[in-house]
Amino acid sequence: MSNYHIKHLEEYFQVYRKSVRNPESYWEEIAEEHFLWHKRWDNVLSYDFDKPEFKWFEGAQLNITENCIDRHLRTRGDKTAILFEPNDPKEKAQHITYNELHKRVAQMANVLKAKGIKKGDRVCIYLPMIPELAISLLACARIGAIHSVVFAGFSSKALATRINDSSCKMVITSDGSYRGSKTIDLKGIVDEGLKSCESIESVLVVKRINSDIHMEEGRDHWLQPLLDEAEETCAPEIMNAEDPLFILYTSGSTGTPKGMVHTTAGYMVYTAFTFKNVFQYREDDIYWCTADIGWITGHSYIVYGPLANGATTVMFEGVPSYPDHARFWEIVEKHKVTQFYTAPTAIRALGKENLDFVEKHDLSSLKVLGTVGEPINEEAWHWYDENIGKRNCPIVDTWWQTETGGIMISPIPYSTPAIPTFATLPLPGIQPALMDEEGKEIKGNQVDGRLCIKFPWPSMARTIWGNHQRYKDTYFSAFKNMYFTGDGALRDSVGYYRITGRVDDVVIVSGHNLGTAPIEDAINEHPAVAESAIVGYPHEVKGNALYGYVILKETGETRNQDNLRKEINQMISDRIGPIAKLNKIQFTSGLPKTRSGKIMRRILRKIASNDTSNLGDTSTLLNPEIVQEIMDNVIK
Ligand code: 6R9
Repeated sequence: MSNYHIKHLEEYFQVYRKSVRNPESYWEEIAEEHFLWHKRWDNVLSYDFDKPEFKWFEGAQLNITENCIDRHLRTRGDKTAILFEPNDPKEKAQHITYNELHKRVAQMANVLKAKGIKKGDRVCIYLPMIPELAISLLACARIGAIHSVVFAGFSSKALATRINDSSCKMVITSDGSYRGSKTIDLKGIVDEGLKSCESIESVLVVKRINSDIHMEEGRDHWLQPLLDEAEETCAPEIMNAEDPLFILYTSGSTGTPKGMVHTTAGYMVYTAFTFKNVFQYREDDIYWCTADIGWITGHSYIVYGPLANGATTVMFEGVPSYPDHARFWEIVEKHKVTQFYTAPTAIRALGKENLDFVEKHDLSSLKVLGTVGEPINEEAWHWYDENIGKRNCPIVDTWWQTETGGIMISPIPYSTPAIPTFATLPLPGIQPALMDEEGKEIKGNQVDGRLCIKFPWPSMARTIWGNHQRYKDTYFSAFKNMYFTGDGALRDSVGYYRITGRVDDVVIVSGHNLGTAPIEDAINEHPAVAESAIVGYPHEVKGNALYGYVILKETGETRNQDNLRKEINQMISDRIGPIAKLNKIQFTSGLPKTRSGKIMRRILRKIASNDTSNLGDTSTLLNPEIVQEIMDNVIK
């Protein structure tokens, strides 16, 4: 895969024009040259925005793990595929070669088969960032099972909801996990969750922290003894291009999480292509993405994209602050990392620490820096550029989503001049459009609107598991013949895009998408709570933090407000996970409502953000007097 690099801006424009003039032939050429197919496609693309239905490389047959592993064995068998860096710096790093990965994936795949997992079955993976996590994804893909990774910071309730939504047959987990100086009882969380899951037939348990855990007779099995018995080869299941590869849940603005379904061929082609170009990946590079594989960034740019290119991909189990705030930079020096991809929230957190943590490490191996997950503010961008890149590494601010499967708008290093806070230009084949509220496309530059994509691309999610109508309603109904992203964006005078944030009720906290509705649902279950409204407000480190307005029931009981705040956050932790806890909770006697009973979140957002100069017209509210009360008692 050597000749699909884009090297100059001129070349970018040429390639881009070609890619949008004839997307089918553009992607066909890439698919033809760089991958292993058992059968060629009959048709590159067919689509219908009304149904909506999108099919890429229909008729083709392949297995993604042959593309990510087997075909590298001849030339790169002894090369490190996964470089595992444990939580504790005193524990040795593991270099898993392509040969070894091939064997371990086959053994794992054989264990899955022995436990009755077949093509099309759903397997839930709830693991910390240890090699078995990546191996589990690949083992599912090897036999055509659909993986559904649930981030191992989610609570037992959140885990159960996701298992039940796609009726998974198996869970792969571990006894526990390390997180800095703490351990987390993962198996305990799984046991609790499985009390309400009927579809689970077996649980495979990786031994990681050697804790004493409960093993349910007949259901739970230690993984290692099964692997020891398993055959070291496993023939790949031959998949159709549009067979589902995985489900990954993302928060919606209302109701239950959405199980985004990604399929095989298009996802493979697009993640491999974007990995190579956005990170300007070269054969001997050591690439490190700090995301968790529980999020799409980890799926596409720790596992599939890098391995499809035969790269060495670093997997880090720990946190940036343990044993101290130099941990990231120590790892960069230790493994001579060449591409480093992280989130603005991590950059902001580390930027607040003493510069000595950075300066005592040699970061000269770095070539390209990346960010993802939320808008990066100017200050953080410059800190990253000056102190980590030493003004010598292009920064790629990559905009994309769980739904898009791969990076959509991003600079290409050494060809697109970067400007802080701008994701810059669309990648080849991606056709963004800005739309006004009436549904008309806003042409020209120096404009802003709702960000849509007006032509299909290979790695778009194909449906929401079990709910195609919701897929249509959420993404294809706001604007005709367009995919609606849920983000707002502006296009500057040269055509660069800057993402301005969500236009719906999703708040991005430390790079994690959180729907406010499920958090409100969780709080409202507290016996003392009558009603609540959650909004995001700008936060120095997290980007956004959550602010809760809570109306208490009139029980006559006088309760200690600080205790109530703790109880409310504990409920959120239990039902969703600690990432969704509220930074500030204000008790109030009412919430501003429209006459149709809708909470006016716009006003609550402004008050929480200390931006009350222009609250807009409040006279149409049902209860305008409440606004002053809320302002008087705001928590600073
Ligand atoms: C990959 C990922 C998607 C939402 C997206 C947008 C925000 C992601 C961004 C960005 C500004 C960037 N987002 N990257 N905003 N600049 N470079 O994060 O997927 O977890 O589904 O989140 O994240 O709001 O709509 P996901």
